[in-house]
Amino acid sequence: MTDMSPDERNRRINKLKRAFAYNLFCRQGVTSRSASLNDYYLAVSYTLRDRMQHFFVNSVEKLLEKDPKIVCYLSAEFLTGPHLHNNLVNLGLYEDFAQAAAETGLNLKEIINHEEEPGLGSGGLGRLAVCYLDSLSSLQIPAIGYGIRYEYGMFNQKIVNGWQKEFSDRWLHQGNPWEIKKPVMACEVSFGGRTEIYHTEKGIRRIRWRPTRVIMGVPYDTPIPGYKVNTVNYLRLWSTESHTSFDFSEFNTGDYYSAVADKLKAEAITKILYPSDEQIEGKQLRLQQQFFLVSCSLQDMIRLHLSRHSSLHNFYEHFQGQLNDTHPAVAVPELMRLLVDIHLYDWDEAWKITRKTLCYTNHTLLPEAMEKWPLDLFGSLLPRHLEIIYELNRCFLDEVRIKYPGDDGRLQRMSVIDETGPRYVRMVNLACMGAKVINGVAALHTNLLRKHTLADWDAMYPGKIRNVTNGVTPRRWIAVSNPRLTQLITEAIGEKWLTNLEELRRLEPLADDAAFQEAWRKVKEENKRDFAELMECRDNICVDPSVMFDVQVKRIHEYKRQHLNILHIITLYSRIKANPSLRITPRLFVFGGKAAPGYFMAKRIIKLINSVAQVINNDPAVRDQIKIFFIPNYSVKIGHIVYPMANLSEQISQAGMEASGTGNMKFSMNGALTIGTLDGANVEIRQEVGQENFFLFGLTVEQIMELRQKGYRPMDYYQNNESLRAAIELIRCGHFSSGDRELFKSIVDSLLYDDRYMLLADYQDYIDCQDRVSRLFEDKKSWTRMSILNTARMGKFSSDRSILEYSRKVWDVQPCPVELKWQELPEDGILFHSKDSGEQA
Ligand code: 26Q
Repeated sequence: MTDMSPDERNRRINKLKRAFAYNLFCRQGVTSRSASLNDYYLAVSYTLRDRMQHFFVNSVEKLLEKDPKIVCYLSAEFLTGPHLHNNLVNLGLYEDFAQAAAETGLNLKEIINHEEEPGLGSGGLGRLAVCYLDSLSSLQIPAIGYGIRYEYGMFNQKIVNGWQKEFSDRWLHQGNPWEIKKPVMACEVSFGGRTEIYHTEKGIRRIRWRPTRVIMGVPYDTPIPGYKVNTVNYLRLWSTESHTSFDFSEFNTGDYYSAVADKLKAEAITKILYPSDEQIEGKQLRLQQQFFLVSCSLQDMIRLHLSRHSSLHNFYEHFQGQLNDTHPAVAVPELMRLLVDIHLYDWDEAWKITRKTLCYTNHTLLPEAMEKWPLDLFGSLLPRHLEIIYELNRCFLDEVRIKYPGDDGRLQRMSVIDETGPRYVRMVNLACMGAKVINGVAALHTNLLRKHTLADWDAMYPGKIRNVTNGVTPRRWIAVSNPRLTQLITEAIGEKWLTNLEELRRLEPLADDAAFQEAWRKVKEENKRDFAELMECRDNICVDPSVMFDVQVKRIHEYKRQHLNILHIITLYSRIKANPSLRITPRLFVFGGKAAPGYFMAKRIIKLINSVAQVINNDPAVRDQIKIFFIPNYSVKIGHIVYPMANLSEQISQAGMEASGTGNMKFSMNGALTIGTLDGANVEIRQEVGQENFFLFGLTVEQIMELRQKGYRPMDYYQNNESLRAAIELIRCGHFSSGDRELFKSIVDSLLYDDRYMLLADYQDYIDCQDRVSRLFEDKKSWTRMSILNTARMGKFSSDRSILEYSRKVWDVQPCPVELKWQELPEDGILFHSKDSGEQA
């Protein structure tokens, strides 16, 4: 904050208090006598948004004046998490608001806590998009996030009798103070129908799309303020509305009832987020969503460009589209269509522009997660786009043929159309063909893309596949979620680390300092106590905050191997049962995460975790040493509590399966030690923190490939390992299911007879490693030293570093600073410009 006289500060606080009251009265229509907590939350949020608008308008004006290149991040998911606290921190207004709230008789923390988060994403990919928006704004790089305003976000999870139950997420029902609807920016989006050939007056042959449906996309903008800078970018989310001025008679019978039906059909498109984190077979609505997002966003970008330039030939110099996975890959044919059919560019020029405009990030290696759409479905929804894809593919395969004569296998693999069985459009190939740069999200992942998944593309276009290791924003993941640690670090090394995370290195000399160690431990203990209180309050589970908090929070998936964690827990349980006087290092095991509603095994794994918890938590012989807690409804908001309290972070996916992981970074930044495999970004985390500060176990990618080649036989491990056999036997015989041997048969059978993710091969190494973890935890000094060094060496994993890399290696964009200093914010948050002079009135 600026140095400010007490008088001045008082005036600011009073202004804020008046603004709360004004918003309460004028926007909510209540007074303090009748206001609910939600009314207060909205009034406080509107007060902040009004102040943000000032920066926002400033940023937009700067864009108009300087005309820099703008990054457009296209993503089907944006998992923002709650806004209020984050915006207060980024704008440097937390203290002011806390004081103004207190003087109004309000508790700011309670108000912050009231916010329901928009769950417009299902996991890592959606959260990454928002960390990147935070960094883009903080680095003052002009950017727009383009996404979908799902009316129902990720489902809410309840655990009923140990099973996951899904409930709809009505995140908008209490009002959303952050978004502003922009009806004047609405776009039309078409679906279905057929194409026809026509000739222009000059006799040029062109194609016209005759769709059967046209709907409207209306944008809602949410400001994204950077950290203590004047740049405010925005997230533009599209919502469908039916076309009001449309002549229905042309396509329908023209009657009123079908018009109403059309309205409902249109609204259905942005109704709900698909909760799966994998490709789902042939869901037409999902493809409609993807096209809707892409078409609105590209039209918006073109409109913005043409408001400042007379032609689109230099479009790519001003707009950089980034495809967050293949979900928006239909941008390739859509940009071609807009350029060729609507703006009348010739094909080759349009292709040149398209390939310079779009870049593509891959987030997976799992073959079954690669997106593909049945050809018939695609063609019936987007007939013109299918034609364009055919033509692009034809030209492209000619190039492949010239470069690799006679190599039919290669042609078949690289074709956008999969013709090996029923025909599909392969979105990965479409994205690779249309992208300027393709990137992976961690060093290992990118290398595997180059060597295996995208090897043909790497051979054909050397250098096109690049690596940008993921990062997360330290503003949300340390400053907002862990204020105690933030204060301790800032007291030790100043506050620069929040914008230059490499500064954390300056903590290294303190790693052995007794007083600093003590303070470090205290922060963790207090965070753990907060969590323990929450557990007691919610579920009546008592935990001693001095035990090790061992945490695995992420989507539930077989490849992430939550059940390997469970096998370890059962092994500890068996040891105590076999030897009742045994004293182990006590732990609280915390799990959290959602299973895709249709993913049978993932749902069983949740049931297994809860069933084991039920038995262990109620067994007096072990519950003082082992406790298990499944946090229902894991979310960004719960992440704020979980990362700061963890001692141990479980990153135990099979090597080669997790593209990067980002939770691993959040834990480590907050001083947790990691037990993990050489997978995704773990490899780089270990490199940074030092191998002596990381608990490594498990097979490497190479060893896995070799083992698979030789023929992997899980039964061999089972038969040769007594404690493994005992653990699996306890599950099999119904020990955790009241004698029911059927309940977990599917899990046991999949482990014994298939074990695709090789849990049994990694079991013993994992157990041995966990034993080392336990021993080390007893040595407080060493543990604390390692914890401090983990935080100190996490500089690389700031999303600021990732965004700077994208800017240089992928986008070729520069910061565009907005000069007005953030401290100069007028007290009422509003700048008036007189029309002619542009001066502040
Ligand atoms: C696709 C088609 C139809 C329906 C749903 C989907 C779909 C939706 C979401 C497919 C995938 C996702 C999400 C993927 C995801 O979150 N991937 C994670 O991305 C992170 C950020 O790069 C990585 O850190 C994780 O390793 C990766 O799993």
